[in-house]
Amino acid sequence: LREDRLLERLSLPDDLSGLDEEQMRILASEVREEIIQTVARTGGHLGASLGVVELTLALHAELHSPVDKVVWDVGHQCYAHKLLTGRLERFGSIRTLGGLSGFPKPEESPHDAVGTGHSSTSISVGMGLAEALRAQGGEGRVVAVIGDGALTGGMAYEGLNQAGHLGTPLVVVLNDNDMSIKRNVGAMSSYLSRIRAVPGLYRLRRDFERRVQRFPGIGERVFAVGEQLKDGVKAALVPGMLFEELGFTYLGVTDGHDVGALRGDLRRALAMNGPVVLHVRTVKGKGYLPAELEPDRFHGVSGLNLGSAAAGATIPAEGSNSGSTTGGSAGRRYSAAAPPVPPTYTEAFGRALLSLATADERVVGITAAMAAGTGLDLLEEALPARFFDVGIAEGHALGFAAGLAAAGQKPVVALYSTFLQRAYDQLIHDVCLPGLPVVVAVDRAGLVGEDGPTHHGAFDLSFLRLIPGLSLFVPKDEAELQALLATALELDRPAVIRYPRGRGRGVALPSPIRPLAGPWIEVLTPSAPAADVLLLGCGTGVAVAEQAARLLAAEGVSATVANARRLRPLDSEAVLGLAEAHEVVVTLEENVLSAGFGSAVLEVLSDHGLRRPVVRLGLPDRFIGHGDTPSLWAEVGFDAREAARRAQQALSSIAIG
Ligand SMILES: Cc1ncc(C[n+]2csc(CCOP(=O)(O)OP(=O)(O)O)c2C)c(N)n1
Repeated sequence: LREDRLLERLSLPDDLSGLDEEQMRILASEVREEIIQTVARTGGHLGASLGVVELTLALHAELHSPVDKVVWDVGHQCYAHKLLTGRLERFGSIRTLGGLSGFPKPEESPHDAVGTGHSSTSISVGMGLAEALRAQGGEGRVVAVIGDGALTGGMAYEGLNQAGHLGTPLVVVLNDNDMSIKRNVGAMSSYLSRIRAVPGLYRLRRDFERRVQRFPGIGERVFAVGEQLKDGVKAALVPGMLFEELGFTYLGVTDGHDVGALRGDLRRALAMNGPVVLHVRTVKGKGYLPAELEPDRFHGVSGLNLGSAAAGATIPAEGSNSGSTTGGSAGRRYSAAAPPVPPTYTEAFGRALLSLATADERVVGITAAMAAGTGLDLLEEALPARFFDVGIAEGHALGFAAGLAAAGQKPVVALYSTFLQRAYDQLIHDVCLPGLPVVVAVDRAGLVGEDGPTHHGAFDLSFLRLIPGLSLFVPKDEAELQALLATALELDRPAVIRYPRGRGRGVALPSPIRPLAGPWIEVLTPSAPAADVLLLGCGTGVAVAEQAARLLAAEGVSATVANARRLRPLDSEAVLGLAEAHEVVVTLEENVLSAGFGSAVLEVLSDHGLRRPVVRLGLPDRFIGHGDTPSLWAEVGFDAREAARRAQQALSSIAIG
């Protein structure tokens, strides 16, 4: 801590309201320095947080948090907010095990009104807070801060729709930087660009309204002749007409790096005591030149090289597009020069899709604002006409894919496991019920590390396993992922392939890619004799099973390792045959145990009356925190040592029994 800085000297956030412009400027640069220095070490969401430094100062100067509440959409831009609300000393621990979260977290501070991580929720949640405060008749005002990227998500419109209708006292700050993770897409984005192109309009409109109202007789008439004329005048002059039509007052465009202007407009917006959209223009990555110049590379980084010749370059990420689970592409350039390492699952998928799409022109790729994060950027570059970015709209992505498939295309929708949760009904209702051949590639399945509980892909096996007609594939390595993608594309019904974050296992990648036809439970130990323990894994569980088998062998316990690469339909005969030949069955899955793969195996054994002790290894029945993935695996006991220990334990209880 440095006592020469305002950041240390002030009592924050309370002192903010009394600061003058110069002090605000100094504080903004201290906050930026702190963010850059810290993210350089810990990695994290750089661009978004740097872009809202002045906005955060203005918000906390005008509001009395935590009585007043700020709801940060996604929450990845909350670093300045954390620094200004009592977490300066712990800021260096952000995203590390036991440290601060990279997202708002009410358990961490009363200033974090709600916890977030997924996009487009702030208007709904902020609205709920505002209506509750209104009903309770107490103090407290609510501001939702939503990016133009997050405004591509349908839930945002559902919130606007209801808030406009109820006249909810809610200020929605639209933080418009023209960027999602990469450049924002869609008609709404174009609309916002048109508004931004004429920023003077807002002032013009205010002047006009004031002047017209001053003319005796005329002024009243203009506003009394009826909504039609008023609307006509507004339509010509009001840039945010769309929001006004929905019942919001539109203010903007405000310079998001001018604290004085922001404070003035926030004050006016709050005084309206109704639904207001305050449109703010910011620069993503502001104050760190490399991020300003290439904001898509600095959305999420795994670190920064500060001060060297490569100033601003990102430290090589663990995987070119896995530096952050939120999928900035930073790191990709480095990997070209780095020593050969296995591709990430994401890269293996992206390459396979490109190759399969090249061979079959019906294949198209769909992403929900995560082209680099899902590896679909390869398709976008090579075959742009076969690539769709639908915005942060996972539900729509699956509806869109259903339509494409119904008309004979072969859509592949690539989503992170955690974001697929948004599209569950569309998967069931629009894709699986009609049995349409849509392939969903589910990336980041399992624990994702530093982004924590909002981003872990902990539930997909459980919620997918029960959908009739869905084929569910889980590759054990990157070659199997490629083959299973080809398999899925050959099916004439819905299929999901789920795979983890991070690097593959370094296996050879056959070319051309050929579909896999089974067996769906692959026995990996040479001759699969009857043995003491059956280690039946899926996905990352297979590697854990292999290590556990070695540990058991060292203890004189024989084990068979098998790879369940299709979980649905599950080959129950194979499961039964293998289980029968062993004393103990151990299942391994990187998914919650509730209703997961192990449960599926138990169901098979129970349905067929086969009695075997079954040890299920996987994720526990709770939300798992953030931190480096190996530590998290150790914390939840998803590792070979634990598998071997539990297998031994089960064997000895049989012996005793
Ligand atoms: C439902 C959901 N899908 C995808 C993401 C991944 N994601 C995180 S931030 C982001 C872009 C957000 O853009 P914007 O709201 O404009 O904020 P900015 O980063 O530009 O400040 C995306 C797609 C997410 N958090 N939630």
